[in-house]
Amino acid sequence: MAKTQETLLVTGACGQLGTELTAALAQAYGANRVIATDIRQPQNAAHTFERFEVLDITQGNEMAEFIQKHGITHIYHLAALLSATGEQKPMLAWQVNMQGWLNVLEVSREVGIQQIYFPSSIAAFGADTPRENTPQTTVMNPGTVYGISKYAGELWANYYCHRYGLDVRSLRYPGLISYSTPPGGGTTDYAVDIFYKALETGHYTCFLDAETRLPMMYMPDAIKATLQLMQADQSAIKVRTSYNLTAFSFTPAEIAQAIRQHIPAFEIQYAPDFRQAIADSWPATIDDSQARMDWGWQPDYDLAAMVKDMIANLQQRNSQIMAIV
Ligand code: AKB
Repeated sequence: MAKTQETLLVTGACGQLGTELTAALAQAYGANRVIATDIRQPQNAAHTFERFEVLDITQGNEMAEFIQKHGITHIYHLAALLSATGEQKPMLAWQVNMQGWLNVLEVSREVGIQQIYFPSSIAAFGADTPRENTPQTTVMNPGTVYGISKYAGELWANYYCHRYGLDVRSLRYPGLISYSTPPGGGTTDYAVDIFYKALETGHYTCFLDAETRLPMMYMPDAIKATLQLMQADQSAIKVRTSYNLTAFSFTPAEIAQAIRQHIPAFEIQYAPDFRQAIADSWPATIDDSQARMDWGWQPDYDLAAMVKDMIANLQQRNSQIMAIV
């Protein structure tokens, strides 16, 4: 359990993962022990942070002052540009994803941060990687700027752990599906957008083709995995680059069919764009047996359970909005 002197910093707290991870950390460690930060002020009603500050992670000196001023002991470094945005703004993606991460690692070494979390992604793999049951250790060769920054970030995590003894831990998330805060700029975003369109219009035009299979996970499982990894005993953590992690894989056609179990008239069309090539370079299914073996990873949600819960929560939110209007 949390020690009272722990103070946690979350960067990128207003993002899809940050919103829910910050809430879970506040629940686990106490809301007054968690400082949520992002590049701009929160815009979404789901952001009910007890403590929030604007922080630009690309400014190393600013970050170092912030960490010292607030007596930060643990960092969850979530701020990053995702795959699709990264392809549109490659230099900005590199600056934010790589320089931001190096700033975190350097200040952590200097001030002796106790524990650091770094999210990696299936994007760290590339077209030369085996697509089915992708192993923990294999050919990487990522083809996107986002993927290159995540793979390089994993190697830096491993380096700072072995060279300086920093307790850095990481997961290679698959596509994350959630209803609190929409994702922004990713290739797996279609698997969230589809729910909004199914409920609003009964129709969705997908930017990936019908048979593109990708690994995915419902947000409660992603949060559970992250807390479980970070709370595991040091001796259990055998991988210091990043752990493979998955819950299930599906295609756009399969998730559409699962949505039809609840909304029978739902229709989907396909108009693949530049994101198709990104998806085609990623694994279809992931072997996460190392995470299961080392720290007991086990997901709770399959595709059907996730779809049911997503629709129930979005319908509930829509009826609350209607009641207010
Ligand atoms: C993206 O699509 O860019 C992200 C990811 C798989 O890391 N959701």
